[in-house]
Amino acid sequence: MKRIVVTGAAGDIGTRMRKLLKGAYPEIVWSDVRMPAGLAGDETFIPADLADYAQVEKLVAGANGIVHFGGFSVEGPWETIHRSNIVGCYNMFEAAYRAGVERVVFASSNHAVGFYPRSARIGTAVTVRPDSRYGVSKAFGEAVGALYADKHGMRVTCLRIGNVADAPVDERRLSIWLKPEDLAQLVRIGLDHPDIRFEVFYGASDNAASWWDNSNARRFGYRPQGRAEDFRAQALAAQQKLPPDPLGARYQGGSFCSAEYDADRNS
Ligand code: 15L
Repeated sequence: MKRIVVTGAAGDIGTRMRKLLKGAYPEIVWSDVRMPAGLAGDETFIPADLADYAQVEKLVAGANGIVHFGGFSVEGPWETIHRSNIVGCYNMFEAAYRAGVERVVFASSNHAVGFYPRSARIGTAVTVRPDSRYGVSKAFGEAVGALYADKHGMRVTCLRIGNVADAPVDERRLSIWLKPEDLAQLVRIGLDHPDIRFEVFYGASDNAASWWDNSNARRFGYRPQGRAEDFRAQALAAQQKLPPDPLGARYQGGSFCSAEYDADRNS
């Protein structure tokens, strides 16, 4: 992988990855609609609005691999999700295919499967159960990735990312925390591993309270270093300060599930 394009460079994950992937590939092009803060003199940045196909086409020309963190990263109005995560994601895959890009690592999310109960342990082969319009857009991205892999031979890795942070910030995050260094490891597996065709990995560290069977990632050599349990006391103390959310607490997606919830409206 000589030239890598990374979208979403100005976001929280993009900002962390700019440090952690530095020097990992001969050429990394960072992109976003807005200029990232603190761009170093030796970092290459190309602005692009992913909803504009012509801009995406220019961005990906000559790339060997794309890491797609770009898009809207939480729940939002349909117009926003549609523009950023449906049109933007499709443009990225289509332009990548037309430019002959060999690999894409797509930042999916735990919210593609957020309506599985916390009592369930799920692998990567389960039916998607999105908990939000945002979750639907991530399931869409995984489906588009599968199409370009199966039909056009692109090597695609979808990372169902939990929560990237320095440490788990509440009880739910004890199950889904992803240490930034572990995310960098997953990205590099997606970009480099010779046997990737179409793979779904959970973006989670080595969390004792995990709801996910991440053996597929381990099969590709993933060896997470983060252990959420090391932060249990502080995560539970932070949880005490949050308002109660009994419905959210039943499901893996937490407050993404309880927001706008009215499934019992006809009963
Ligand atoms: C996500 O997918 C979001 O991008 C992030 O902001 C968090 O909300 C995370 O999920 C989470 O579930 O904690």
